[in-house]
Amino acid sequence: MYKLLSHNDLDGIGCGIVAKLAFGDDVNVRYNSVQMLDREVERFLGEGNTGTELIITDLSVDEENETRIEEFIKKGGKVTLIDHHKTALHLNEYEWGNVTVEQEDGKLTSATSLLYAWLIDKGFLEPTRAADEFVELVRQYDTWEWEKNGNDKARRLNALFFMGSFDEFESKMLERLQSDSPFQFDPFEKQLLDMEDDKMARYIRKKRREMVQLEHEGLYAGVVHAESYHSELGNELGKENPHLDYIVILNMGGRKVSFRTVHDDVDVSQVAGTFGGGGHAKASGASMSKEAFASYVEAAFQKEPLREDARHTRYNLKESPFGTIYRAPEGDLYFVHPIEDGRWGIERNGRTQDETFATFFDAEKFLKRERSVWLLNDDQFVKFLLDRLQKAEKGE
Ligand SMILES: [Mn+2]
Repeated sequence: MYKLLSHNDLDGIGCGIVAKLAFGDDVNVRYNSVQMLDREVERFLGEGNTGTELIITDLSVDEENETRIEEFIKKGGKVTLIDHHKTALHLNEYEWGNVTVEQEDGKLTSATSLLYAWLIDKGFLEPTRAADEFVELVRQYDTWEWEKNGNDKARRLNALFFMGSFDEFESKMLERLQSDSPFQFDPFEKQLLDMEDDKMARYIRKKRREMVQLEHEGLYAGVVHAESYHSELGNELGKENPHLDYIVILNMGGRKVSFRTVHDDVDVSQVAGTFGGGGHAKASGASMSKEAFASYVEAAFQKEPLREDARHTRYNLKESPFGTIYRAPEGDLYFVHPIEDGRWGIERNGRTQDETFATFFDAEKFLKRERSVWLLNDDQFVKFLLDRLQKAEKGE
């Protein structure tokens, strides 16, 4: 018998699925949150059932469990831990620790890809084409490589996983992975996923209009309340507002704050750390402490949402040699245009400002941060140019 303790996300479930492919009814699988794992490991080891081999995937154990595992093995028990998180590398000093962060080709690993390779290597599992493809989708999703590769199938696999129960997902996948044909969604799943994508796009459009901008400890943040689609929302808002250092997503019901950034030079695990939280450089989180509440909820509530840039403009274009026109909330018009030496200058209501900038985007960043401006549409741009021309003719 085998006991598999795995994580409760797509990569964790992927481990459960390939374990069941290999061991069938001989494996008992349980999915855990990061916080729950150590209790489950302790409980299993406490039972002293050395006839059942313990496999832990996508999660790591604390120091007490390291000691307990060593004792369990001395009594004849068998344990294997397979993980891909850098923070677990110290477990490799044990016989039972198998932590690998990178594949031989330099790509990042996932727990599912590691367990799959391990099962094949030990002769417990025959690879199939569908299983190979499924494991690769899980790996790309878990490492965010799908985003770089534009692999939408990986993102949709995760969306499908969130739509139903764990059991449903497991049994559907198990059946599919035994086949040697390519891994595919069935027509009904495709329809559901399309509907889900539409729903998400509408949600993100609405949230785009609710985002408030504020400065916190020298960094600029876009703040929005949202309970769903945190990754996609953080990514979308971050990409659309490159002048912001990071995006804050507030979940009042869950009393949680999430931080996301699209910038390589911003580390949101540090931001989360100042509120007692943590995570990765590009995605992190913290509980809604009093300090976080004051910094983001209260501070943002006093402010108007940031207006969005006009979309699909043909004349009022960013970085245009003819200049680009923006408006600020109090009504001021800002004209960003090239000046001598390849630099960019700003006019405010027709008056040249002192500051000049090395690039167009530096000028825009300054205006968006300091003046909360938004790009005007083509009609407003044409009107601005006509007004300017008339004034010039009158010699104003
Ligand atoms: Mn993982």
